[in-house]
Amino acid sequence: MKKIMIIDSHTGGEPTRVIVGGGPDLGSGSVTQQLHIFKEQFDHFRTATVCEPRGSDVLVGALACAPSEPDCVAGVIFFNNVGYLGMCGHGMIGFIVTLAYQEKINVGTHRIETPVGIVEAELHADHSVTVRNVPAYRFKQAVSVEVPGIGMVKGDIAWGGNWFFLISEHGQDLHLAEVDSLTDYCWRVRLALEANKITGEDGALIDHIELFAAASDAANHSKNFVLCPGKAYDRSPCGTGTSAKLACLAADDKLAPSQVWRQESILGSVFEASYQLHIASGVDQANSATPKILPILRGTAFVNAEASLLLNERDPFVWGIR
Ligand code: PYC
Repeated sequence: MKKIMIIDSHTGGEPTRVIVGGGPDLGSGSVTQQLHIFKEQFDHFRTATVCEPRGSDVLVGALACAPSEPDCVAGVIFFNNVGYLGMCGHGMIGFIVTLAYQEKINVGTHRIETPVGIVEAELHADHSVTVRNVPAYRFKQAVSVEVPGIGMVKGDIAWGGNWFFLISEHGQDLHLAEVDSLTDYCWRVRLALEANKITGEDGALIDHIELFAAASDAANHSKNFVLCPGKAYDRSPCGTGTSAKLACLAADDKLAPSQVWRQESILGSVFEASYQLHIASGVDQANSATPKILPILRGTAFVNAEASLLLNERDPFVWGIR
């Protein structure tokens, strides 16, 4: 019987399951190299921990791994029911709160190595977390796509640690009771983008669709609905999605550096966000036509379970329902 030790938390309603023991040996390379080994040789650990019958489509997994960067306290690889995530904002907040629960970190700023770069996270005394995400940017503005069953849909393509298609004009009602029709709308858009070869930079798949509407609470600036790659919706305001939104607001001159943007999720949970301008290195600047920003997100997570997953080789679904 194999055992995998996990700690579960949720950030604004969106769950994160951190594998804290019993995970695969991914060697001592960079987190990007470790992700490659995880994908190629140990994908069954992903499906065993986040897919049914132990997990669900909503769950985001986080494998705690050794960092290769000497000034990082930890490395992390995020994944879900269908694959791997470059970065995950709600997951990073959950990961930091989990490290604090394990007494591995104290209040203060910590550097975490991810496959898409180093992320700085500050654990505050009230156990909220501020994440300074990887650079975000708008790749394309007002891209039109003909969506079967819907018609022409227009949106921006932006990177916030994952690729997003951001839509403000959609005619949808952003309320929990409408989750099925919101999911259907976003899934149709996602398939249409793929069918029309509309991608992120370098042909990258756009696997997150994000809708915006007026916030329910006057204290917030906007409400979103985010459909994740495995067709589950994000219960939190989505950290990488909020980062992509900040990049679009900055590109449109609608939000100044350090100005606060309160992004509400479909549940009503909130990330408080702002950005700073990204000062690109010479090479980066030469390769990039679009100015980048450094998104800053603050949210709260709560640890809600600590358990061992038991893997019995005689169980036909030992590695999850794939
Ligand atoms: O918070 O970045 C995020 C995220 C991505 C997918 C689910 N949550």
